[in-house]
Amino acid sequence: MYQDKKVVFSGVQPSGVLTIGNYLGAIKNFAYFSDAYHCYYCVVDEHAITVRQMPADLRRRTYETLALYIACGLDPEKNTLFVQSHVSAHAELGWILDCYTMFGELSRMTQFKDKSAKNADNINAGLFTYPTLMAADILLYQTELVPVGVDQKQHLELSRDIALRFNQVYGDTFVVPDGYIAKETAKIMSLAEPTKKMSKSDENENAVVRILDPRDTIIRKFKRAVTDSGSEIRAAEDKPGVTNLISIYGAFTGKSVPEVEKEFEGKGYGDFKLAVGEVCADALAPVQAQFARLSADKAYLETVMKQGAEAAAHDAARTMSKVRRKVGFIELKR
Ligand code: ATP
Ligand code: LTN
Repeated sequence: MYQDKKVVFSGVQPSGVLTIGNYLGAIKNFAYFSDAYHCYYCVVDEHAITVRQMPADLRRRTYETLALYIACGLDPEKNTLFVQSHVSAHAELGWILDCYTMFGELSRMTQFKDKSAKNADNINAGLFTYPTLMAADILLYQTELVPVGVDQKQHLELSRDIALRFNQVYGDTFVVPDGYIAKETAKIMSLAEPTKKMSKSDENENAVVRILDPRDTIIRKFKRAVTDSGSEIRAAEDKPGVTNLISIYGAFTGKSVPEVEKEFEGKGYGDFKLAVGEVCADALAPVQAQFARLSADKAYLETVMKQGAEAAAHDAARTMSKVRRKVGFIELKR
């Protein structure tokens, strides 16, 4: 743990090919913190198995997600990049925190309700206790700030409650974390159903733009994006499709909503959708080129994983030792 710097932690599940929702809502923001904070960015494979995964796919996507972290600008020399299952303290603290998390609290989690509805044949205990493992991820490193999309807000609040509860019983043990949710890109919506979050595990390919989609696919998907009645390019509550496209265009160009509205005044949906597709494809091109280089070098990715896991395990051990002592476990001297 670096006492001189505050800690940032975040994670992405290797549960599918990442979307521009994951990029704009989370990963793109991760690099902002690399200089001023000590950053841990984790590929949370243990979270991913709460939904059934094909083992070979999970392995491939774990490499892929790590390569995307680096391709999106996270330098492994400046950030601790690692895979969750390589640091056993996550599962270990997860169990301990399960015993300080209430059934009622977990029952209220909307992600659990949504995923239970989607996976009715596999409502497993891991899906239920998912937020406690997430709290363990965060609390292990004495994290101050957690950059995430708004869908994770409820989980973050639960992490804070668990930390406060534990601290109240045993005295100061965990830093109580805060979320960092970028306002404009907190929730990128599905292109097919703009009232729903864009999600990497969506089965409708037209609903999601993936970071690795080829240029013509990106442009085609935006062309097909569902828009609203009327023809004005204006952000409004009753225009969720256009509002979403304005957010995406703004995020890729750095322009504000009024600036985007002004730029497209008098233009039609067709022109606008093409422009969104083009700025998105342009912005992702360098990420894709870097990804292609990295994914061809598995040995390099494994070196990054190994170094990251060693550093993370070392830092996590300090919190674990404190927690074990506080709850009353016997620590044997080595
Ligand atoms: P899944 O479909 O498997 O549940 P997901 O696409 O929701 O996956 P996660 O791995 O759960 O992705 O999320 C990784 C990060 O990306 C989180 O910080 C999450 O808040 C953020 N994120 C995911 N989807 C969006 C979105 N549509 N808009 C903004 N941020 C998002
Ligand atoms: N639950 C998150 C992924 C995640 C995470 C974390 C995010 C797992 N552990 C710790 C931030 C901090 C999700 O996006 N579904």
